[in-house]
Amino acid sequence: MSESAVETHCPYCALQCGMGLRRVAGAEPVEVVERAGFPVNLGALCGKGATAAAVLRPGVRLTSPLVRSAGGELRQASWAQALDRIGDALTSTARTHGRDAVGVFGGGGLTNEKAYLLGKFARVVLGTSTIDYNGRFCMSSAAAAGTRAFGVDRGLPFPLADVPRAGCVVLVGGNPAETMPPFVRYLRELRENGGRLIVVDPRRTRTAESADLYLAPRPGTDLALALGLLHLVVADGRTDKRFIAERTTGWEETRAAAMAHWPEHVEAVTGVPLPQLRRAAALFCDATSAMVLTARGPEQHAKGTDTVSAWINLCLATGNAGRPYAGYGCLTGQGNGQGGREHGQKADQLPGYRKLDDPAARAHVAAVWGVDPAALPGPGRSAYELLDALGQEVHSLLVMGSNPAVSAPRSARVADRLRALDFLAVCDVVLSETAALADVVLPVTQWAEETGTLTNLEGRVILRRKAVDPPEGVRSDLEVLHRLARRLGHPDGFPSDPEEVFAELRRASAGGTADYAGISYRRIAAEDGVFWPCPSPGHPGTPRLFLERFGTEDGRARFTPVQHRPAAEEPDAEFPLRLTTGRVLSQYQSGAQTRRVPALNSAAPGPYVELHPQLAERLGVREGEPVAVVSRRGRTVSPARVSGAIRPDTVFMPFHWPGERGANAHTNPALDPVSRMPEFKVCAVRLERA
Ligand SMILES: Nc1nc2c(c(=O)[nH]1)N[C@H]1C(S)=C(S)[C@@H](COP(=O)(O)OP(=O)(O)OC[C@H]3O[C@@H](n4cnc5c(=O)[nH]c(N)nc54)[C@H](O)[C@@H]3O)O[C@H]1N2
Ligand SMILES: Nc1nc2c(c(=O)[nH]1)N[C@H]1C(S)=C(S)[C@@H](COP(=O)(O)OP(=O)(O)OC[C@H]3O[C@@H](n4cnc5c(=O)[nH]c(N)nc54)[C@H](O)[C@@H]3O)O[C@H]1N2
Ligand code: SF4
Ligand SMILES: [Mo]
Repeated sequence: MSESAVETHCPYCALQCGMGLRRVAGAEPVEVVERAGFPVNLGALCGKGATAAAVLRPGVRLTSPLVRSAGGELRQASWAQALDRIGDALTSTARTHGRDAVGVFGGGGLTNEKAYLLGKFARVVLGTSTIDYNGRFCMSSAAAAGTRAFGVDRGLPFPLADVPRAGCVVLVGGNPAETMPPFVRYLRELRENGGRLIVVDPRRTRTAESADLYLAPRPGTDLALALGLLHLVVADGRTDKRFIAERTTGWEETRAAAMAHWPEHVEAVTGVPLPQLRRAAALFCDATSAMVLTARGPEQHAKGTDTVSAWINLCLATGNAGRPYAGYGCLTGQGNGQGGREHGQKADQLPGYRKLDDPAARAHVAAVWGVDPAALPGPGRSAYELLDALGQEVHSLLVMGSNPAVSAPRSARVADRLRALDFLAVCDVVLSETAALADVVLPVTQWAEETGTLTNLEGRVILRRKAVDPPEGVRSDLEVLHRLARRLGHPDGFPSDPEEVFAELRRASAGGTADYAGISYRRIAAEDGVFWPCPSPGHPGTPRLFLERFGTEDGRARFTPVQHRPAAEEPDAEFPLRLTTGRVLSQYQSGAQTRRVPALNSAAPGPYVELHPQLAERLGVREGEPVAVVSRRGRTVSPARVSGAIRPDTVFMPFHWPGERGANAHTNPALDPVSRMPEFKVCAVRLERA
């Protein structure tokens, strides 16, 4: 019997590759098959997408609620027992310590419907300002800089199909060959079309291998690099004076700031030789149109927002914005990294990318929710600040869709803070490291078992469809919120049906920046996704933003004058090296899902330290031998991976593993003053033979 495949999308990253799922009678209830027609990936999948069904296995995923017993163990319990326990604990915390002492921590992998309902649950049911999510650790610096310059934050203001049509693309701190493999096709097509690719990364990655020009700055110096390039562009008289005059504001201050960054100084700070800087400026300016794409490399710093502003300034100064095949874009990371930042699970935000401190926004959303605007709490703590306050100002926490015990900076301290809580509830698919610390764990449905919308890195709203029934004992996140709301005195307003939630989200977002009012499940299915803003059913959606005007009040893009500054923790005699962190092809994020997939886990079984042969020789370690990395916050031991592809003054660790082996034992929670992004991409360490 052959059944036709359900057209749906991958559970993992922001590319949201289209895939088919066909029901089978094996250990896994479905198999992944090709869905050739979806335009973003044209059938291609990476190994994570191809093996995603393994996490649906009943032996791998959770199938029963767990409640911590008096003896301290997690034991199977009924849904009623588990939900009662949560309801009682949240009520008691609010009564004893006030409503803001109840916290909520969401995730950028949650569907739009879940992110929306979670934000509403926090503000309306719990009445707490204490809600934020893991997207703060992801693209928040790019989002802040994008909003500052363009008045709108949509990761890519153009579809991916535009990338091969640019004359030059600068990819800053992104390694899509490992993090979004099907995206690499666009870079290949760019070069086939005669366009130039410049890659900026302290490691010559698989992505960098294919570049026309590869720049290897020291981690944490991209801000100086971008300022140096702007300096050269100005000095060579290659700015676009007409574009600057007609479509921007603030150029003079920005020009002056760039002129203070002499190329020779930039060479010394970044370690990028001056001739390479000149070549990069020339390739960028000679192209008919140019793009800058940033990913986490330049963004995850205590100066990530200013760094992205510096790259945006370079685009604006050269007229590379607000026209086709040119502009700045951020490669958003998580499955719903874009939509997850639009609909209200962020500390300062209401649906439709509205601001929580804007009276008009409060009035609009309160009317949709049927509550008094004055009853809505104000902005709350950012993700790391929230985690840091656990057990002190925040005493109960509900986590949905994140594993901060592994993925937060200075993770040992975060795990201690989680342990210091009076009460922790975690909704997850598997028993993650964070769930293992919880008082109550709720087993929830995942991608293939439920329907919902996500917004991919292009701003394309897509529909991830249910292909199979969940195992008995498992409920959706929406159902959890529905039942908890009812227990806490809100029988209405928290539907568990995703399409019903989406209908309300459309109304709540109407008139906002991220306007979904015209988008419906039916339209998404018929059109391979719809790009926001889409204010009415008759509106075609907006694949390309800013062609006529930017999203600011006067329609002009804003320059932001920025200055280079050192990392929060620079190398010194005791800790002479820079540690940077990131990803490998076969593991995803905290590894909660992919470490449970045998094919992926055998390809990437554990952490390692990537170091240059010179460093290895000085230390007397060979490939595969254990090396200790020591920072001000921790000590880890993992095998050496000796590679000439990394700068000799820098070491790299992937972050997908927990505890004493994890890269986040070291990372520095210094925060960006605007985005509150932690400095994941640089801290000072030394190496020792282990
Ligand atoms: N396989 C896999 N794919 C994923 C994910 C995953 O966990 N695994 N996660 C998804 C998510 S949520 C995200 S956010 C994306 C992230 O996607 P990427 O940003 O591509 O991933 P990273 O490995 O974090 O960082 C990219 C590069 O930045 C470089 N880098 C480090 N420090 C600096 C610096 O100071 N400056 C510059 N210019 N570069 C630097 C690193 O060497 C690395 O090669 O990937 C998504 N896709
Ligand atoms: N050192 C270092 N640390 C980093 C980074 C780095 O580059 N370096 N990158 C940062 C970035 S960019 C990110 S995005 C974060 C990610 O960090 P995390 O938030 O820890 O990411 P995930 O591992 O994706 O966690 C998602 C959790 O939710 C569960 N889950 C999946 N789907 C659902 C669902 O539908 N509902 C519910 N309730 N749960 C679900 C998964 O099983 C998993 O346990 O890590 C950050 N940490
Ligand atoms: S690139 Fe991302 S969306 Fe595509 S298959 Fe891989 S993990 Fe899934
Ligand atoms: Mo991310």
